Amino acid sequence: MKSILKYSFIIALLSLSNYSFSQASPAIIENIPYLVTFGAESDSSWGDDDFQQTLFFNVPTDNQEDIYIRVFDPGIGGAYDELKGEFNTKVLMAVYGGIGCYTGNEPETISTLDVAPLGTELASKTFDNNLRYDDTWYSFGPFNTTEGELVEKFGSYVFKLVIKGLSGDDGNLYKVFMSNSPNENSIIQGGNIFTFKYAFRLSDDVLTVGHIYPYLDEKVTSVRVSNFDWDNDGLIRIISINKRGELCTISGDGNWSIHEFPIDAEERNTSMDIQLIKSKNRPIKNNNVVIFIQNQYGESLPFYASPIGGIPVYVPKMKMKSVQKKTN
Ligand SMILES: [Ca+2]
Ligand SMILES: [Ca+2]
Ligand SMILES: [Ca+2]
Repeated sequence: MKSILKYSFIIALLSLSNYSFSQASPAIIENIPYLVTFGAESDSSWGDDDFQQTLFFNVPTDNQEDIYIRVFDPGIGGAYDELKGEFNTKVLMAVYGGIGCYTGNEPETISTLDVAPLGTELASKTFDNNLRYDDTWYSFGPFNTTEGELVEKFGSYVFKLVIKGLSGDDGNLYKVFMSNSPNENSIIQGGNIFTFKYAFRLSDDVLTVGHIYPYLDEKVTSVRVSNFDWDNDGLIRIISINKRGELCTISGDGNWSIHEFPIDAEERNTSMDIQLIKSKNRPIKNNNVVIFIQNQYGESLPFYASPIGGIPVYVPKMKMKSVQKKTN
């Protein structure tokens, strides 16, 4: 029991220390270089199944600071972005708050992310190959905390950023940060970013392991991990308090692969670590992929930039030895 207490304490500390890194998507601890959204006329086999992405932002109810949602390299051209022919892609980015902003997507199914975004649009901008938005940050805001949607079960207000490829066939690579400043990345204390479906670029470095941290709530008895356009690039490995590295089936070029894993009672109310491990023998450059995870009801599980309860670590089950009493 002592070791379990010690373990819980370490997890709690990890959880606290991660808070300071939780305002970026991708987060530093995810080891993912960029998010990606392609134009609506793209071939999905380039790695984006639906040409849109939705991120949610938790802001504590007692936050007094202005909120800015900052996007790095929102333009499609110049550095970082994925070119096909010429850069001719337009991508809409819109921030939502108000009633329905989050709860309109409950129960959290993937299909609800595909319909017109609910809530109140607070700001929007369409980006193209204008070099003004290349290799630099663009800030949406300021927003007041109460412009988000109050979600009682989180004890927070929630904002939403919807990124939609309107036209063209190039890939927009970008990063997002929730800040209290329009000019720099400065964290909102206690904030966190989460999503239900992630479209992103894997690192080109075969030694870099990417991570996604879905949260397993108290009702999860199994999860279905869906991955798209993995291009048979290495392994997807599942770590949890009870899983030491179970392998997930992986997708090839432009198709989905789905793998179901049972979840034990001990794993509920913890996060899972989905490790994205590149092939060392057959290095694949510019690999864009999409991942989402559903529970046994088909509801999508949130991935938090800062894993709830800390980064999960496999804990071997202790073998209880029966102690025989000596008989003299
Ligand atoms: Ca193009
Ligand atoms: Ca870009
Ligand atoms: Ca791919």
